[in-house]
Amino acid sequence: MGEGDDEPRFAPLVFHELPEDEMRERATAFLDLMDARRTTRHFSAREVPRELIELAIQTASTAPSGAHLQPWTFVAISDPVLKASIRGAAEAEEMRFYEGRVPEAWAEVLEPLGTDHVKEHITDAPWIVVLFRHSQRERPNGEMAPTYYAQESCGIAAGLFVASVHNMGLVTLTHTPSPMSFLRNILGRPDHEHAMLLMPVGYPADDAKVPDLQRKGLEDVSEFHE
Ligand code: IYR
Repeated sequence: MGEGDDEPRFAPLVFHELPEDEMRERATAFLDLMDARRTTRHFSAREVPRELIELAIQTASTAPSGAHLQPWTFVAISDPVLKASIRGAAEAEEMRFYEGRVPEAWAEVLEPLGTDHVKEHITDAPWIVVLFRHSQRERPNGEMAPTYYAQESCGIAAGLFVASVHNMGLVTLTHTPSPMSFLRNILGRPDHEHAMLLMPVGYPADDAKVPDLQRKGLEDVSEFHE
């Protein structure tokens, strides 16, 4: 396989087999770590170095993606003026949602979360990271072409981002202002990029609260056929 031909190029897989006991220990430790993660809406204004945000984005970007197109852009914002303008636009959308557009069945499941149109987390947190999903890519010849499974790919990337933030000892929130198209305009992203999640990242506020929730057990989220 020479330079410039169309053959797929492969490299050997780097794989280190572990003893089964160690697999179990590591899997249990990771479960314990992730089970201790909570989503909070209450952030401290304490600063977080940009490098930590970069590390979380790089971790997210290791996600598998359709045809390895990595159809995502993470826009990280610490600029207080920009955060304030995003908060203003998000609250205007949310006001319309909570004061009319929210269907009754949706309001029923939101009630235990105690959410409303006030989005303090957008200006309290030192960083907000907006995940944009690419519905198209630019081909080498300059034409636009589709991406594949971008929704799934970005969902996995977001999961890795959340895990990275938790693992480094900070907190985040997967906020979904709806509709989110205002973020493309404010952040000057192109038309084929679609805001998917707004994730404040930082330390929790000293008096941070979380909803009193339980996670479903294994038997409620799985089925095995052996
Ligand atoms: N986007 C609104 C409503 C909302 C929707 C879901 I689904 C949540 O889990 C939480 C909130 C808001 O952010 O308030």
